Amino acid sequence: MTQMERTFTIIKPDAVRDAHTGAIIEKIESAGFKIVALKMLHLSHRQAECFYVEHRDKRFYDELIEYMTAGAVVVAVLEKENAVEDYRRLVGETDPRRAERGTLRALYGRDVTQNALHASDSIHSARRECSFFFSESEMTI
Ligand code: 3AN
Repeated sequence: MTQMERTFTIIKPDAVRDAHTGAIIEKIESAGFKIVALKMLHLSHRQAECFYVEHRDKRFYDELIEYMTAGAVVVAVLEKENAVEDYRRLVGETDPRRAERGTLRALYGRDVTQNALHASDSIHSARRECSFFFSESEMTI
């Protein structure tokens, strides 16, 4: 039997600004994910730098931090069996132009930077990312 799992997502500034938040949440719920915690916030530079610390040596890091702090985002904890893998599949490839048809990045992303969503890439990252934004009591429902 597949284990119940949690993953973490960010609806990024381009998707929030373009008023896709509602449509994205509807698609997430329709795909069987339960929303365990949800909030809107504007990331500080420091928060974005800490969140993306593993990418600090990449050439796109500065652009990524600029973009992620450019407007409001929505962060959420999602629960489902096999959540990490299933959510990565629903979100699609990093570059929306290469993402499979029907995936959230294909539908709502613009390019490799403005790609509409973040999705945790492992159970380990999901735990770190959930507790980066939410306290234990906020994730207890
Ligand atoms: P994913 O979000 O698909 O797991 P990562 O973890 O490799 O992709 O990259 C984290 C974020 O950094 C991406 N969501 C994207 O916004 C940005 N990014 C990744 N690769 C590039 C790139 N080649 N050029 C610009 N931004 C990138």
